[in-house]
Amino acid sequence: MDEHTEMNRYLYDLQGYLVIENVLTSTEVAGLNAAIDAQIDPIPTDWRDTANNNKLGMYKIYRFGMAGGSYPSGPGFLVWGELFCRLIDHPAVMDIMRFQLGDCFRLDRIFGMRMAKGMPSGMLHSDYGASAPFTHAERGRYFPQPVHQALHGFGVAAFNLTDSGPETGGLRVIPGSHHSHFKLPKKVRRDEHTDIVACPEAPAGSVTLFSEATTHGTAAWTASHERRSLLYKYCASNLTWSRTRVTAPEDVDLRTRQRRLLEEPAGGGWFFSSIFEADEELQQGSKK
Ligand SMILES: O=C(O)CCC(=O)C(=O)O
Repeated sequence: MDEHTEMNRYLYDLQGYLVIENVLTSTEVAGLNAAIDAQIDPIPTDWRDTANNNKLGMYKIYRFGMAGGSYPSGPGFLVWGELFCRLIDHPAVMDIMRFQLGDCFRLDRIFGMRMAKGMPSGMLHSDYGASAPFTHAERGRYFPQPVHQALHGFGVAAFNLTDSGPETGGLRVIPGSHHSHFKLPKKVRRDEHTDIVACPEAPAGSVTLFSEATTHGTAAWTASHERRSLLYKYCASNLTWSRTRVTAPEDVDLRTRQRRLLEEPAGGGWFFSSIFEADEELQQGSKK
């Protein structure tokens, strides 16, 4: 294994997140941004009213191109073309997801995030582990994770299409929190204790990888340029977050590995023994 891969794996395990820069070329970033511009209306200047008048609040404004998870089944932003589909199995993401999820995993849900200057923060949360809503851990008490509960089975790749970081806002995380056995203290959840929260530097063209067990959320956006990220959320093949799915777009010819990543949930090895098997053959797209 080369030293770069070794380092990335160490940092991802240690921090529960990792930013890898320059995974997209400036041409790819420009192409993705142009396609988004062509598909969705600009953020309305009265976004505050829209957020106040909708039960989904800011989520209605922040998110675009959703599929799976809390949203209906469908291809989401994958219908916007090959550039979006290519990211399903980007090599920089596949290496870390394989490290976290093994050889059989799937794309569980997708959505885009966009923010305009002045947009507020989104609450810190974890989808798994002591702070997850359904684990019922008691605040201030050590929480031994029961073996039947998923913990490290979900991982996210957020491709950054504009610059974000501590100066602008965007994705925020509590480094190392995926290993915590304590529920998030109320003071941290209420943003009264922010020293342990990081808003990683993530320039356009980078990807931010994080475990869904890492406590994460959105930091208020203060930059004059728009925030844009595309989130691809993966999980071990035998898991699922909800009853809805990301489905293949009709007009894009997906490669074999990309199709495998859209398979239904099932025990690892049920539909194929590895999404990495016969790599060359998979790239040619000749074999299911
Ligand atoms: O990208 C962000 O700002 C946060 C995304 C988020 O909260 C989530 O993935 O649950």
